Amino acid sequence: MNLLLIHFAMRASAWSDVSAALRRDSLADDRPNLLRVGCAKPSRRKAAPTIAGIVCGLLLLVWPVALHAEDGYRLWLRYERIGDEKLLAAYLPALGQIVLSTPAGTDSATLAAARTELAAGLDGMLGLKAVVIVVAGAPASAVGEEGYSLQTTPRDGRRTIVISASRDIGVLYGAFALLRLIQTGEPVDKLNLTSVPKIQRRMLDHWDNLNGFIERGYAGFSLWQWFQLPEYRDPRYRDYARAMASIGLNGTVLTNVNANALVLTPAYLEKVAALAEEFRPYGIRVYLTARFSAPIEIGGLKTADPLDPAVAAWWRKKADEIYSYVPDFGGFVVKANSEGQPGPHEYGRTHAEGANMLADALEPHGGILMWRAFVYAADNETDRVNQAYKQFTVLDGQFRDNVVVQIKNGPLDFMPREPFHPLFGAMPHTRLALELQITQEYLGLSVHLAYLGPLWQEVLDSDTFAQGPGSTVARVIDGRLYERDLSVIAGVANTGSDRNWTGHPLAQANWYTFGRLAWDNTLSAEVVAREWTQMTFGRAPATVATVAKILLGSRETVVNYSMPLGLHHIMAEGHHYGPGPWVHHERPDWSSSYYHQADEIGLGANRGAKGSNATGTYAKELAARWDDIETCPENLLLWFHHVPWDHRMKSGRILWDELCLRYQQGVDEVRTIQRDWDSLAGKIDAERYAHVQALLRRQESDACDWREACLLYFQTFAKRPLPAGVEAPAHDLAYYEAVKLRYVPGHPGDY
Ligand code: GCV
Repeated sequence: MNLLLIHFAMRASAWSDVSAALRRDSLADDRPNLLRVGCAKPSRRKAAPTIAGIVCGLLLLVWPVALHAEDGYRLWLRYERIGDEKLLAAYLPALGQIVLSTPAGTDSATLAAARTELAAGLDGMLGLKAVVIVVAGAPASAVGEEGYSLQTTPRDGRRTIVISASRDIGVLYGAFALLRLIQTGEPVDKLNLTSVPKIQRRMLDHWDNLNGFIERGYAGFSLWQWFQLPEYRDPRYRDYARAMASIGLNGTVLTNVNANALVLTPAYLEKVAALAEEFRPYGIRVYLTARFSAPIEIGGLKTADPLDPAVAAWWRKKADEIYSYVPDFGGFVVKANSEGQPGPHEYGRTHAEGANMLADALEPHGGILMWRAFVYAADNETDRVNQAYKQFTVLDGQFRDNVVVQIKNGPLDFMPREPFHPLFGAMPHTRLALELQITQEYLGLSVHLAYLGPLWQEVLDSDTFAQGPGSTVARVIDGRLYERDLSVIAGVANTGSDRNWTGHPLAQANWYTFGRLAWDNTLSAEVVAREWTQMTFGRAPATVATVAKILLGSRETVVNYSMPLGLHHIMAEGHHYGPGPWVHHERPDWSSSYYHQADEIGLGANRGAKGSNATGTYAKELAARWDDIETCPENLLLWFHHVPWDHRMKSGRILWDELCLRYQQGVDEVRTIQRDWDSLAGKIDAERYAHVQALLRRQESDACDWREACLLYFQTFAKRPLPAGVEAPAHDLAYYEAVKLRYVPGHPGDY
């Protein structure tokens, strides 16, 4: 054992080959001890034995092996041994053998992945050498293309669990589901369930540049090592694919929507093909962002006019070429005529004309085109939150069948809270996709804890009233409302090269939850938060209750200390970390005052019928409710109304006092989270415990900064004292205005 450990210390190894790592189970458990006694972190390169490595190994000869730490690499797929004897006794007989049943009944790379996963998981959790066999079964029509069924049934005199599906990928999803049941302590002795994804294309959108930088990425650099591809394939690609498949995601957009046409050249397509090959066994298709001006930049054409036949021909040929490299290529995502990206407007053409031309190029290969509705312009007089509505509703019905208009959850830009985007209720003749942001651009990057499940659930459950009550965003985007045959959901990834994938250890929950909600948009954030916690920190009830409580309240906490009561876009300029209600930019729509509209009378944007009429972009039921300052929900009040400082709130307090106390409440809530987290000492591993604890300390201090900066600034308009219960600021306003952070991760301007 100790010799092995010495060997392991010397061998900075392919830790990321998870199946191998899980087979080395004892090593997996011991490895973090090496870190705890001061060894350098293992790199993925093969290293020669080092003195430090040997010393570490020798130290371990005398080091008690009781210590156990985690660096987060294994995500929610930890497969720790179940210590509960009663549970073990229940599981072992139920898992006599596992049958993988598909119509073909032959092994494939995908079924091999399922077998490897089951072997690793069952061995890890139960010490069971699973008997897994593949059989030809009747096509399981009720589970569709990707669903699965799990059944406990006797077979050949043994208790057996049958995982059946119409395609191999369904079996892989079923295998992950079975392992999840065991990880969460659910019984498996009477299984009889089916599960079918509600949305067809469940994608992670990476805003990764070809130079490795991730726009709005806070967990290191890109996972894609473009320079080393296609020859070298980092084993981490497989681990990424495993993680994706384990939560049911089936698409990855490799590149930033602020696109680089180079990725469409043969030199890069070879690399894209290598990634696609790594991901294919896990059911993940690759997609790319298409720069609209690519025909000029890499094609030598003089124009990118979508109605120019030479341009259309160029894209058709380009699509043919891409499919020759990647036969199952998913399609393109396009950001056009927004934030400086080229688009059809340059040629007097519409978004529909631009999108359709690209869609026609993809159509012969079955590809789809996701055209983003995140459009706004500096010289547009229309309120920014109404611009996409104005540009896109007139195009409803003009898009090809393989076009999906991809819409951010809110009409502005992934704020801590926004109303849902009005386009979800206003384009009945167009396929619409929901774009969520998993990376926390406006919610404290990967420094603050903000579990986004409740935010996403709030959006999915929002009623557009498009076809009467019950026309929720969830039903619009999964195709149920209009019986659509193509449905898409996308999440802007929070992954990166950090050892723990997401920077903040608890931000893994956001990746996990996005996948689970993409599969089943009716799941509650609470259920998913508990599930993730059990898989990530173990099933001890007190731990699960505490972590789930921390997670579930954390988004509202961020809202409270940063942008309460419907405030929005008052963050620092550029990097978007920390407060900046005073930010003044030559572009009004990049200035905070454009959004908060603070003056001596009050605070908040005037978006009712007598203002910019954003309320009028929603169904009449909502417009009426939101137009009236008395019936507008308080959590959106300052989004829709310019509210007098002495307006009486539901609490009986005036707006100014309420605002101050909300900021204070946010700070107090962070402190409660800190105390709750502290109560986990000794109950979870020391490494993640300490990491989160340190980040929470920073979050508390940042929350105080938010409160003080915003209240001092708004006080210059409100001219009222801070009410009792709000802590006195530590600094004056000038101090906060002078704070200039440099090299904030993910900020494209700072490199
Ligand atoms: C990728 C916001 C972000 C940009 C991002 C843009 C988008 O404006 O700050 O970094 O660009 O949204 O979604 O296209």
